[in-house]
Parts: sequence; C-alpha cells; structure tokens
Amino acid sequence: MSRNEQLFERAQRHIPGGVNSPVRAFGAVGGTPRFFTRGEGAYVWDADGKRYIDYVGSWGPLILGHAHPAVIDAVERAARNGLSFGAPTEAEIDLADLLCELLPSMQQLRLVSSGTEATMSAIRLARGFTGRNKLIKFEGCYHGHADSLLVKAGSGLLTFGNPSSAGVPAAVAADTIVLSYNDVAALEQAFAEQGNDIAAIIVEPVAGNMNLIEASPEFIAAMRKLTQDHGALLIYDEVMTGFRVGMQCAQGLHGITPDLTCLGKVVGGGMPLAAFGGRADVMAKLAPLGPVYQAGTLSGNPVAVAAGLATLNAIRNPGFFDTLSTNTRYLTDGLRALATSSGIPFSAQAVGGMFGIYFSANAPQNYQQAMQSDREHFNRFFHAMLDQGIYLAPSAFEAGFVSAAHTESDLKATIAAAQSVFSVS
Ligand code: KE4
Repeated sequence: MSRNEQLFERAQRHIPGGVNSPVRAFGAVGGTPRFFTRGEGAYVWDADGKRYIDYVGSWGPLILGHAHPAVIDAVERAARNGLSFGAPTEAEIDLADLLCELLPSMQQLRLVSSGTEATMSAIRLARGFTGRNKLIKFEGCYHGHADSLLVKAGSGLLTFGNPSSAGVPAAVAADTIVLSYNDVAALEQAFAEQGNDIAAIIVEPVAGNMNLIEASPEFIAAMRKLTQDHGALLIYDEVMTGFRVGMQCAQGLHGITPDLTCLGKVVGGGMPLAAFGGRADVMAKLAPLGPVYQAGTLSGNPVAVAAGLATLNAIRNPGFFDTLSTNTRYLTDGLRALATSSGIPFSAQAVGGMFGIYFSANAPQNYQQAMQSDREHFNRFFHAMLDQGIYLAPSAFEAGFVSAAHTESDLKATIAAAQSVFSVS
C-alpha cells in the first residue's frame, strides 16, 4: 500500500470522504487522492515523494506558484507580530485601498475568509438594498456553498452529479431562478416575468466550474442592461477570475462595471482571504452603518492580508499577465494540436492564466453542452497524465491554472506527456 493510500484510509476514519472539500476526493476520476507534503514554484510532491507539475494551484490562488519567497516572507513577518486581533489593522486599509485602486467598480469593500462568505454576503446585501428576494444564477456556475447557491451548481456538485444539494429548504431554493449560461432570451423572459422581484444576477463572468466557458458579448451586455433597467444588481463573482484573467479582472476584459464584485483565491495568495465590494451606496447598507448584517472573527486577518498584499504587488509588474496569458495559450494550443492530429475530439480554451480542456469537438457554450463532453476519456487522460507527473484538476468540470512559476520546459514536458497519452488513446 502506498503512503497516499495509507493516508487516505486513515483520513476516512474521522473526515467524511477523507477530505475537507469534496472535489479533492478523486470521486469522479477514481483512484486515490494525492496527499501533498510540499510545494515549490510549479511543483508539488506527494506523500510517496513523487513530483508533479501542478495545474490546480490550490484551485487558483497560487498564481505565483507554491511558496513564493515574497509571499512566505510577508506571512512570516506578519505572523511574528501576532496571528489575529479581532480588531482593525493598518494592513487591511492597505489592501482595501489597493483593491479599490485596481478595480474602479469597487468604491468600498469588506474582507472575509472565503469565496462562499463573499458571495453569500453579496447576495444578502443585494436583497437588503433592493428589498427583493429573487436571485438569478446560471446552471453549472458555482458560487460557493451558501444555501441559495446550491441549486444546479457546478464544481464538486457537477463532478458528483448532484447539481442541487440536499439540505437546502425548498423555500430557499424557490427564490433562486436558474437559467442557462449565455441564454439571452431566457434572461429577457425572466426579467419580463419577474423583473420587479429580482434582487440580483450573480454570474461567473468566465465560467470555471463547468470547466471553462466564456460569456458571449451579447450575454454580458444583456445582464448589465436588464439589471439596470429593472433596478436589480449585477454581481460579478470573480472569486476565480479576479486577478487571474488580468489585472483588471474579467470586468476589465468585458468593459463592464458591476454593482458588486466578489473576490477570492488570488487576492489571498493561498491564505483564507476573500472580499466583496462595489457601489458605495450599496455597501453603506452594511452594519454597522446599515441594516444588513455581515461579520467574521477572522475577517481581514493580518497574516492572510499580508499574503494577499504580497501576491497583488508581485502580479502588478508590467508584462506579468502578457507572459502568463502567452504561456497558458501555449499549453492549450499544444494540447489541442496533439489531440487533433491524433483524431481525438478535443477543445481547449485559455483566458489569462486559466484554461479549460474538453474531450468534445467543440468548445461548449453552456452546461448542457458541457455535459456532453466525454468524461470517461477525460478520466483516462487525467490518470495517464498523473502517472507521468502532471497534476490536473481531478474533475472534467474544473478549470486549470498556470502560474508564473511554470517555465517553458514545464509546459513542453506537459505537452510531451500528453503526446504519449494521446498516441495510445
Ligand atoms: P470558497 O468558499 O471555496 O473559497 O469559494 C467558493 C467559490 C466562489 N465562486 C467561485 C467562482 C468559485 O470557483 C469558488 C470555489 N471554487 C472551487 C473550485 N472550482 C473551490 C474548490 C473546492 O470547492 O474545494
């Protein structure tokens, strides 16, 4: 029995499924999850000492790669001054000022400890600000595990084929309107029928939880116009896309000013930190100023803030995203060319430092199309690449991530590994 297998067996005694987050369990791809002992740059090592080129990067946060010296130094320095105070610190102001400088749509923000907290709080705030209850989300999009969002969601729910979670009261789910991503007509109809009751749309501006699907320009424009016309708020869930697809995030790529934005992952640099923010008049509804309550013991934690500040200051360097985008596209172009020459139905897309690969001839535009991709082929590909030391997301419905630490030789090694896999597929 390998060390990974021993650890997985032991983990299952006291942790449901042996993992603290379902998508880590290899449930859809099968086999034994790898227990990592160390990460450095683009690499991680598992409990059996095997090294992998890592394209998960803790599901997006590690845009600089593992254990980046500037981030580790910042964390060490902060930690030596104490781990948490439950009181305001100057560093939180520095991070808030920086995020509001980087994202013009953010006039004010609150720091929280997870993407789920950010989206859950943004939705409550939208409901408190508008006095309305209905929420529009899109099938296959995942916004964390708050009750009203676990309706036809993506990520681990999609991975395990239970898009709507048990335990969510029907009354809560009833206020969530689920539409098809990129479906402008359905959006127009929903607002025509229920526009006065809709508090907000929450959307992944680049969907990364049913693998990678880009929003069409028409869909983006319709979301902004319909919310404006009907007095609803547009919430851009940029937990994954924030400072991953570019320095101005997806809203910068789209030229859209959302009313609220949720951030996570990269902004915490691998530590538990997320944020939500936007229009000052909306944020003014939050306690202690207004009637919408939101709180957190470790919100704005100084050690997590230090990791976030170090990460954001590192990615601000001119050319950072040009290089990252070029490298990510190099990977997807290489994989696509190999699959095509092997006659394998395959599509691959890259947006900034995130990418999606599908075993289907055409890039899907929505959940239904994503579900038609060949999951079994993906699972075989996943394990064949894992055997060759390439760690992809253990699900056909998750995006992948390239970091600044991935070198050209890492990318070439990944493509070479895929060549040997495709040639026998
Ligand atoms: P967290 O609560 O996991 O920090 O963030 C929730 C969330 C919100 N919005 C988007 C767009 C997200 O992608 C996520 C979390 N993403 C998943 C992976 N696709 C996290 C991995 C996991 O669940 O273990």
